[in-house]
Amino acid sequence: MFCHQCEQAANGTGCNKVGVCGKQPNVAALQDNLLHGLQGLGFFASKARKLGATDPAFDAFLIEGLFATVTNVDFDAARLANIIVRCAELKNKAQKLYEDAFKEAHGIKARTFENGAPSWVPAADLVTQGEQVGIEKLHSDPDVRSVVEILIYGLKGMAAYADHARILGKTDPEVTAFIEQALAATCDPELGLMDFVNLSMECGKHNLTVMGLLNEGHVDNYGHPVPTPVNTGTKAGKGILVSGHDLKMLEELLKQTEGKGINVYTHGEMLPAHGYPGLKKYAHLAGNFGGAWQDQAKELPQFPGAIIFNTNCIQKPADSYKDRLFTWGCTAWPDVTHIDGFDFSAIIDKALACPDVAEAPGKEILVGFGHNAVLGVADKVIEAVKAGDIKHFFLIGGCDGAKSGRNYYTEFAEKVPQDSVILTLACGKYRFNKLDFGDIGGIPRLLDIGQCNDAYSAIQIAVALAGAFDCGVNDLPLSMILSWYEQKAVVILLTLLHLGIQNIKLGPSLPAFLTPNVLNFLVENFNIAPITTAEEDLKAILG
Ligand code: SF4
Ligand code: SF3
Repeated sequence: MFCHQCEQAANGTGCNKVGVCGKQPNVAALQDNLLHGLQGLGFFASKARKLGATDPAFDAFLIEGLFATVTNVDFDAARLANIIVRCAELKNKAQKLYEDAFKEAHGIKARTFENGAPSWVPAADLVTQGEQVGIEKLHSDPDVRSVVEILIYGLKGMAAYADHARILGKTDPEVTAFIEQALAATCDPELGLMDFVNLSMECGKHNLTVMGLLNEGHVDNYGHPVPTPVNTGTKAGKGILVSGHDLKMLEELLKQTEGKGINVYTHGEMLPAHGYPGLKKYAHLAGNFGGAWQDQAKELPQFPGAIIFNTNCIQKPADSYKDRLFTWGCTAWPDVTHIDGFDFSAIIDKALACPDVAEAPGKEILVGFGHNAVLGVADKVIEAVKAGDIKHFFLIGGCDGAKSGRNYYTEFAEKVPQDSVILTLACGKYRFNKLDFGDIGGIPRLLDIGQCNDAYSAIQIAVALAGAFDCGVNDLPLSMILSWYEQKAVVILLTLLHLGIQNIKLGPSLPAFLTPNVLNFLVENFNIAPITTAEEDLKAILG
C-alpha cells in the first residue's frame, strides 16, 4: 500500500505497511481500486453529459464513492468490495449512455477505450487489482502528480459535504458535472500542470457552492444557529452519543428517541448541532461529551451508552465499546453494526439495554455563532473595531489530529491579545474551546462558527466585514491560522485560494503530497506559510 492523503502519513511521507489511521493494506487497495473505477465512471458520465445524456444515479454514487475513500470513514473491506461492484455496474451504464448518445449524434459507433480507467472492469481479485492502480501511478511527472492529488483529495472532501447537502435535498447539476469532468481529467495523460492547477481552483469554487447548499439545507431545516450554552457534563439515565457531521441523522434519531428516557449527546463535530433552533428544541439533546475525534479511544470507553458515528472520524474501536458502537451513512468498521437509512431502532434498543450514564457536572461552552448571529451584531462589532476596542480577528481552526505539535493552536489562542477576537470552527476548536476568553464590550472573544463546512459562514462574515470597511478580505485585520488533517481541509483550502485569500498559516505540518515546486507555487501566489511557534507567528502578524 501507499497512501499519503492525510496529515498522519507515516514519517511525514506516507503509510506503506499499514495506515496510521488503522487502514489495512487490503482496504487501502480496495479504496484505490474504487477510485480508479470512479475515474472510469466519471470519464463516461462526463462524455455522455457533453452529448446531453445524464443519469441521476451517477451523482449520488460518485459522491458516496468518493466519500468512502476519505480518511477515517470506511474501513470495511466487504462493504468496499460491494461498492466497487456497484461502481462497475454504473460505469457500464455510463459507457452505454455515452455510446448510444454518440451514435445518435454522429451516426457512427463511438471509439473504444482500451487503456487506463476508461477500460476498467473489476477483477476477481479486487485487492491485487487495486494494488496496481495506486496514486503513485497517477502521473509520471512528480509535480503534475502532486497537483492531481490535490485535485483528487479536493474532490473527496467536496464529496463529503455534497453528501450531507444531498441528504437534505440540496444538489447542483453543475457540481456533478464538475466532479465527472475532474475525475475524467485525473486519468488523462495529455493534461499538464496548469490544467490541474486550474481544475483545483475550480474545485475550490464548486466547493463554495456545495458548502453554500449545505448551509441552506441546515438553515431551511433547522433555522439559523443562535448563540447557545452547551453543557459538557452528563445526566443520569440512558444515553446515545452521536459523532460525525450529519445533522439530518441526528434529527431523525432525536425524533425516534423522544419520550423514551434516552439522553442524546453530541461528540466531536456534532457539537454545533446545539445551536440550531430545530434541533435544540429537543429537550433530550442533553449536552456535548468528550473532545475531538482523536481522543475517542480514551474517552468512548467512559461513555456507557450506545455510540454512533455518522461520518468521519472513526478509529479502531476497543473491544470495551465495540458491541455498543454503530456506524451510519458512508462510515463503516468491520464487525460494527451499520445502520442503513433512518430506522434507528437497533441503536435505541442497545441504548436501553446499556447501563445508565452517570450524572457528571460539566462546563458550559457557547456555540451558535454562524454568520447570521455574528452579522446580527455587526454594528456592535464594527463600532468596537472603529473605537479600537477590537484590533484583530483570528480565525483559528480546522481539523484536529493526534500530533503533539498541535498544542501550537492552544498556545496561539491563549496568547492572542485581549483586544482580539477569535473565530473558530471544525474539530480544531477542542484545543481551546473550554478555556475562558472573556468578552469585549459584551462580544464574546471566542466565537464558535460551527463545523468545518461552516467555513462558508466564516467566509460570509469576512466578506461582510470587508464590505463594511470598504476593503478587500486580505486587507482586513484578520489572520487565518488553520490546522489540517484530511481531505475536507484540502477542499476548504482550495475554496479559500479560489477566493484569493492570502497569508494563511497552515499546520501542524505541510501535506506530504506537495512537492517542493508545488509548495513554492503556493507560497509565491498565495503567501501560504507553515506555522512556526505561537510567539513568532503572532509577532509576525501583529508586528
Ligand atoms: Fe496513512 Fe492518512 Fe492514508 Fe490513513 S489516510 S493510510 S493515516 S496517509
Ligand atoms: Fe474534524 Fe475529522 Fe476534519 Fe470536520 S471530524 S473537521 S478532522
